[in-house]
Amino acid sequence: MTDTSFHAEVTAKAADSGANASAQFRERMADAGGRSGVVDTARVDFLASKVVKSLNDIVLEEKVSYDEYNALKAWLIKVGEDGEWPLFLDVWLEHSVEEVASEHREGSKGTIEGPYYIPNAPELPWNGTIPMRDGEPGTPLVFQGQVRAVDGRPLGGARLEMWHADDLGFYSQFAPGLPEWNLRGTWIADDQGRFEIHTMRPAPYQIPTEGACGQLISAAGWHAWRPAHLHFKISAPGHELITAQLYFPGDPHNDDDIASAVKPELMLDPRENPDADGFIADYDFVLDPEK
Ligand code: MBD
Ligand code: FE
Repeated sequence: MTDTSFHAEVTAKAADSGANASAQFRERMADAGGRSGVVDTARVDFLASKVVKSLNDIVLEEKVSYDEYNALKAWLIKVGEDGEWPLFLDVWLEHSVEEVASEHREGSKGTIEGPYYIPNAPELPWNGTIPMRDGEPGTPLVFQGQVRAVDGRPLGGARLEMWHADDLGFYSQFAPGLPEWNLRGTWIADDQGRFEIHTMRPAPYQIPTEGACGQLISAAGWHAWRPAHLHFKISAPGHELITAQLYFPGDPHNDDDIASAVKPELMLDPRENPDADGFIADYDFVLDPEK
């Protein structure tokens, strides 16, 4: 493959991911039967008034010009056209929503879901290999541990959903040309809550830079990087579901994740696998009882 065709492929994939993320989100809200995303009038009045006032305060305090106002208007239009509201919100706002939502929890820390989750990934046994291509690029990783309750009881049969990007930073179902469930799976823990997941170690990840979010990043002189990460949802009957991500020590972007989603508790400690190529990482998840 020449450099040009590689770049064209990368650009095409990135342009698709915004539209797909918007469509995916709409589908999941529809599946929730309108139970999710409905807020009562008094709360909308309170919050929307506060948002509008904050924006007006910024304009007055910072003496925002018509050029700046029009640049903002053009950019907001483009965010919608590029389908990048899920990306924008999940990168720059979701971390605070997650902080509020998990304040009361005593078990493992979680973090943001991000725009690229798909429910119902193929079910695998407790020690299954993630769906991947023949010759999937990357370094093999065995990710293993146990799911427990806050009182220490192992949660046999717990469900672990895991998804991550490939070595080039693409998520299946958001970039074309990847098998439907590539690097996405659902593991059912054994009767002791144990799991042993076989996958590839993810690479550092750049959010799509071709659309409105990329335009903002370059206009502001920011960077587009997230540290390499694995995404999870862990659940068991009678317990609160945890949405999490795990990270790797030494990644250059652990301290300046564009999505502000890294926490010290979410750091893995991988070691070389003595029996095979690649790494092993151990991590246990502790779930709170359902409220
Ligand atoms: C990602 O892969 C991601 O995890 C987040 C939070 C935002 C954009 C892309
Ligand atoms: Fe991600």
